[in-house]
Amino acid sequence: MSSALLVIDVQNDFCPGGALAVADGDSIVPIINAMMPEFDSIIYTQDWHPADHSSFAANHDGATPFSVTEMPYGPQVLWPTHCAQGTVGAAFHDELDLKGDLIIRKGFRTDIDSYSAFFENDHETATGLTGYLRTRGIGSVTLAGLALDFCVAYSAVDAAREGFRVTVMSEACRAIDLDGSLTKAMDDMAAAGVTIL
Ligand code: VGL
Ligand code: ZN
Repeated sequence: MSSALLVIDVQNDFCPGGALAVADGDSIVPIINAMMPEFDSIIYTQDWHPADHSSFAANHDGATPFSVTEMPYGPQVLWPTHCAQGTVGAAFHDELDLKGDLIIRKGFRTDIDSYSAFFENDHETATGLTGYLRTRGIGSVTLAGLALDFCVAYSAVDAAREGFRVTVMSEACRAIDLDGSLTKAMDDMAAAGVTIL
C-alpha cells in the first residue's frame, strides 16, 4: 500500500513573526524535511484566503480576533488576517523542502473557511484530495504541520472518515491551543481512529 505525507500549512504566517504565529512553529521544518524520503507521495496544503475572507475578524464590524461567530455552517473562530493570497505570509517557510507532488490550496472561497485538506468547514465541499489519493493507490497518510489542533486535526479526522489509515506525527506538529482546542482535537482524532505518534 502506497503512503503519503500530508504537510499541513507550513507557511510563514503560522511561524514566529507571522500574523497567526504558532509557538515554535518553525522548529518542525527540519523534522518534516527528514521524514520525506519515506513516502511515495508528498502533498502540501496552503491556507490561501482572499482579502475579504469571512474568517478574518477585520471583516466583521467590531469583532476581535479569536472570538467565535456563527456561520451558516456552524461556529467559526474569527482569526487575525493571515495567509492572504500572494503575500509573503502565505508563502511556505523558506526551509521547507518542496520536492513533493501536489499543493492543495484551501480557504479560497470568501464565505467559507477550510481547515481540513479534504473538506471545507461545511464538511460537504470537497477539495478533491480523496480522489487524488485513491487514483494514486495511496491507502495510508501521515500528517505533520500546523496547527495541530486546527488544520492538522481536521485533516486527520476527515482522512480517517474517508477510509485512509491515518497517523499524526505529533513531534512534527505544533498547536495554537485556544480555549481547550488541543485537548478536543486529540480526543476527536482518537475517536476517529487516528494513530498519534
Ligand atoms: C489554520 C486557523 C486559520 C491552521 C488556518 O492552519 O491550523 N488555523 N487558518
Ligand atoms: Zn486560515
